[in-house]
Amino acid sequence: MNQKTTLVLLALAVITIFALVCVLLAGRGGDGGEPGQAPHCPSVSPSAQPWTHPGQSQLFADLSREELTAVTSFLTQQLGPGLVDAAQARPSDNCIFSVELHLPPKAAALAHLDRGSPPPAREALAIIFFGGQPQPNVSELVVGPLPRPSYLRDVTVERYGGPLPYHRRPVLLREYLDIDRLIFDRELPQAAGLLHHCCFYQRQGQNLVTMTTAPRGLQSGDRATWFGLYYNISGAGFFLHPVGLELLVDHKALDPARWTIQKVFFQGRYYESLAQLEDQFEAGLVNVVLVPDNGTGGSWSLKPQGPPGPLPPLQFYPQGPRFGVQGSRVTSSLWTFSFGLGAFSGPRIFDIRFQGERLAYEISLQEALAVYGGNSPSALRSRYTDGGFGLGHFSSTLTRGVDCPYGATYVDWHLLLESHTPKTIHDAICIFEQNQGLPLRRHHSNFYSHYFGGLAETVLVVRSVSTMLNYDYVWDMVFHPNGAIEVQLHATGYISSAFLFGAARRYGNRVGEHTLGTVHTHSAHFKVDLDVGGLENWVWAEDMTYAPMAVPWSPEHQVQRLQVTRKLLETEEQASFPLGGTRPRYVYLASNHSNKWGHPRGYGVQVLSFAGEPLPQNSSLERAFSWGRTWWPG
Ligand SMILES: [Cu+2]
Repeated sequence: MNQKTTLVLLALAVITIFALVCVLLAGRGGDGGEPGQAPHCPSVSPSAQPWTHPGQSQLFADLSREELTAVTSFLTQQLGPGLVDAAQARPSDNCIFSVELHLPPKAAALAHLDRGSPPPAREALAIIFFGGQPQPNVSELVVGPLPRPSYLRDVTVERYGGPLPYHRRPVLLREYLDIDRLIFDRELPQAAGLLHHCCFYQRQGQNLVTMTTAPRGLQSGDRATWFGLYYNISGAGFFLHPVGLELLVDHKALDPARWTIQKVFFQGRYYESLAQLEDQFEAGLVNVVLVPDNGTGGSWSLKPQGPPGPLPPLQFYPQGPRFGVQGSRVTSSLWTFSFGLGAFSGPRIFDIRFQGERLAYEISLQEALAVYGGNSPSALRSRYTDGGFGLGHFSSTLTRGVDCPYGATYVDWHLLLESHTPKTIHDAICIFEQNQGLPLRRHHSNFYSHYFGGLAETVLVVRSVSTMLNYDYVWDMVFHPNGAIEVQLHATGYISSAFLFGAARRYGNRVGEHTLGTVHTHSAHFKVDLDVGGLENWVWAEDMTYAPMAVPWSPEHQVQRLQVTRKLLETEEQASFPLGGTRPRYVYLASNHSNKWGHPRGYGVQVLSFAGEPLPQNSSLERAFSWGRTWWPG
């Protein structure tokens, strides 16, 4: 045995011994985990710990798989045998669309957290599609108490002022599959000659895929969607390969056999049907652009274009992580908070405390909006409110070392959507601390005395990613060591695109031979419920202004003197500012406590964004996201 082998074996032995020590240490404690549960070694990348103290508050924890199952079983029992699994449900069926945590009322939650009252009942919110009722509708039911439900309460009327019309329901995966069947089996064969000519059409269009758009119509009550057709490029974004065919499918009827194609768009012109398009093509009346199918070798592919270079810099914890994750609660030396994911509304944090003092009750994403323009029907009226698709629903597994630092703590998330059985998105949320690479503060003195003082800035981050078809939103909640909390949105993934023709350049940029990257905006709506120094807060606006004055020691000269302006904003109207408009440089939420110099203790609100108004107010859709008109602290 040569020396090298010995060393390797020794190293292996040391690792084995270390692993054993970990197992022994983990197994020795009274609450060292249930039998069969893998022990956690601190030297390995940290992982979230399950709840260990039964008394610990889990008011804001998303539902576990067991709780989701208990709610579906209870609903199946209560709603009768007519309930169909949403994965198979037709529009005329009754099905459970979703189940998620029903957030506790704030007053009851605070009574528990701050005054030791018993915790409010843990409840679930279920959305049910009643397609099989004489008046098809969507209902919202609160189910509780968990983990063993015994009651349900219909909250639809209380929340929406009346029953929810059935046409407002989101499209189920099953409905998309049935629409695809209509397009590929019944409709496309009617234009086989043209499609063969332009787009390498194979039997039943196996080389093509459809892409949905929203909203689904021009007025309330419509359920008609423009679907674009794209080359089915496996392993790379098909979104960049439109063939120029778009179909308006009316899928409002409860019987899919009665769905129809209302309009056809092909490479710049509109037709009544695919049969009419084919007739005109055969008569030589259609100017067909042949769209090459470019395979997967393009620059838009995610495959590496060259050999990997040297490894990039990495983040690591020299002495292990400085924060802990127990269930949904994160604790560091400065911060404590609970985190979760709303199935529709996305990432959220609650009961956020800095050095033990609550700064905010809730900071949560509510909605993400993307508005497009273009000269093809699907592009020109696309307005996606992603909350309806589900910002939590479409969370994706985070990849270590790419989506989050390798050593981050990764947490699974459980959901029940469009199915009778819960699903788990592994590693859906990550928590990590990182060095910002900038000093939080520093000073180097060279005058009179010589000294240096400085502090590296490290931040604690909670991250999740929502993949909304072609684009990916990276959501960060960032906790700074000076008490600042930041929410950040980074958009990545693929752009959406349309077939390039005519005055396309007015609506975006050309990104391919026949592809227009369409003009669009992204806006996100956050709820920020700050409770600085208690529940009562006031909004102050501070700014700076110049006022002219005669120079006191030389009155014949004038000086523009800088001074502070302070204004209490007394109404919500006063405290709301149009997006993109002017606003005071400093707006802060003040408590009725003052610091020792008499200044109200407060928390500044800063909006760092160039998002303008999402839609003009005279648009018929604008009321759906009226949050985009103004922002207001409070
Ligand atoms: Cu974008």
